[in-house]
Amino acid sequence: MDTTHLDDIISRLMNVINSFPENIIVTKDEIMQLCDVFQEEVSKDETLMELKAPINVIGDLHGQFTDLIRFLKAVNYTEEKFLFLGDFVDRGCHSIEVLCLVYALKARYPQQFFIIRGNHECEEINRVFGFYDECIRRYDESVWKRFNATFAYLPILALINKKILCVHGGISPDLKLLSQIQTISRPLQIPCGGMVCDLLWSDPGSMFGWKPNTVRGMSHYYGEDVCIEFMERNELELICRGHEVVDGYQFKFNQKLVTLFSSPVYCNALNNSGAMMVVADDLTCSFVILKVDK
Ligand SMILES: [Mn+2]
Repeated sequence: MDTTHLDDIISRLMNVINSFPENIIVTKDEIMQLCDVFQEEVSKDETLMELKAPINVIGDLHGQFTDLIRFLKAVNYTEEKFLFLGDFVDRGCHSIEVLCLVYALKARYPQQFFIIRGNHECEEINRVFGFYDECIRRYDESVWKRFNATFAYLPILALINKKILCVHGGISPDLKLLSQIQTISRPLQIPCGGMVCDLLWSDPGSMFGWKPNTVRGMSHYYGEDVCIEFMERNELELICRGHEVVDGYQFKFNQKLVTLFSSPVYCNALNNSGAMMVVADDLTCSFVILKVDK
């Protein structure tokens, strides 16, 4: 798939707002080719990516494709750098377009677009929460299977200027030093417990120490004390994560941790805004907020 073809797919998707809902914007053959070129590019990134600011960080999108377009158009997307925190699929009804656009941008601008894996980038989860049904309804099972095969190659963590750690869920009692991540090779299946599971599934809690995450039935809650201890040990200034619905963004733990959520009016049921975090050269963080008027 050459640059001209990628540009054509990107432009079709970026101009899609008026032609939704059910038109096929990208053919099945193009999806298969996109997955090939995307997988080849994303495999070159480390499991813990070292990135440099300035960069824009986008949280959970959950199939809300037009919101992705609005974030990209809020800045000069062909010139700037982006990091996505995962959870592209499920819940919303345009997971396929979200993936096609993110994959095409990564393939076209590999040094500008970076992606980490969310807990929904996992076959057992996205079979149940909407992505499978969307693939079957609009294409077929082979599309769902091909996308899921690419998920195994997604990196798990990103570190901006060695100071801002980005991850989908949070930290793990099994992760002491970030250098441990070097032992994780990809392709990778997400286990039901242990370090990789925690990175994708854990949530910050209001207790001290660690506590089983009974709401999700997976992984842990981490308290402020263990989080700060981990950050000091690894010389971090901020942890940026997604995974939870908040009104755009929410700081916790004395401003040391921020949750970012990028699906405004989530599932057409909530009245939340969506946010993209803009990290400047000097690591100052600001936010682009999407608010849908009701
Ligand atoms: Mn999540």
